[in-house]
Amino acid sequence: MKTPTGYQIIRRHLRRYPQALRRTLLKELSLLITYEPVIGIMGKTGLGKSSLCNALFRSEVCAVNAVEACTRTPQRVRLRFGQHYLTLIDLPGVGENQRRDEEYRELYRELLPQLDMVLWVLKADDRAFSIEEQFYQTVFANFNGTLPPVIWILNQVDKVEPSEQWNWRSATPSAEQQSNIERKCQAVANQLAIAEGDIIPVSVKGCYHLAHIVERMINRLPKQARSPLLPHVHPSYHSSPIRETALCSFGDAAVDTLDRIIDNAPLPQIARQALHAVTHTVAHVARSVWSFFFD
Ligand SMILES: Nc1nc2c(ncn2[C@@H]2O[C@H](COP(=O)(O)OP(=O)(O)OP(=O)(O)O)[C@@H](O)[C@H]2O)c(=O)[nH]1
Ligand SMILES: [Mg+2]
Repeated sequence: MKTPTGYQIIRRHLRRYPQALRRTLLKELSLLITYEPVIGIMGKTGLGKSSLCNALFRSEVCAVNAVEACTRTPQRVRLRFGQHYLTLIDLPGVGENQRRDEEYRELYRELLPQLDMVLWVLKADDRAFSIEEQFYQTVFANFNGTLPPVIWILNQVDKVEPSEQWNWRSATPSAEQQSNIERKCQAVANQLAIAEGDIIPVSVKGCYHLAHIVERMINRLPKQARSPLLPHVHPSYHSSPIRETALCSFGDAAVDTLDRIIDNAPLPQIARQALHAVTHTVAHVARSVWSFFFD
């Protein structure tokens, strides 16, 4: 006997729902499964943005197309893994012409609502972060809307003094480097007026703390973007907690979707209540088919 596909299992589980509702639900679930996360990457040139993406993601780059914008063009890269897509946008502005702030504000007003998350890369051996501070304050802090979550990545911590003490084999800093890295994180947090815990010290070259970035991404992305990110991430970062978070979030997103569909359906109140009472079965279905789609 042929093994049923994920969609066949979903259909089987949903057979007790009214047909019209079932059809809408299947369509919405398939949208959740094929959701395409959009992640913006910020940071001055040469900090390791491309190296970071190559280290985190395994998918093939399937298209590069520039989107016309008012100042410099943000570069979009679309990654594909099986039926899953991920868009990375190399965001312009930081460390470029500061007199163009107004143009950038305009560009970001348009771009920020499209993003599920921003990875903002800093360099650990930079003396000051005034360029980042200025850009963050003028463009992000003043943004009139809901900001996507920002993950601050302090890269190249292998270069933190005394840099000759970095242990490449074990991929770890010395105790002295470690305390200097902590001091650096505090200084950056103070300057940018962000929480110190929001900064992840990493070394892409030294393969240090990259798993922390994946963990933070999965926990901070909007629920519907969590599982769809996972197939693009290098399998070495698929830890049990990360998979568990993605799986639960997929179930939650499915329930949110179902609740919305039920609320908008032309149903008598009593039917609506009855359906709301069994939405947890959809969470169960979503969880049971999760590995068909995301593993
Ligand atoms: N020592 C050290 N070097 C790094 C690290 N990460 C990246 N590099 C180096 O930094 C240089 C720039 O890296 P890229 O990934 O090209 O930087 P980028 O931010 O994409 O640069 P642009 O595309 O020009 O904006 C390369 O030579 C990398 O090998 C790190 O953690 N430690
Ligand atoms: Mg690059």
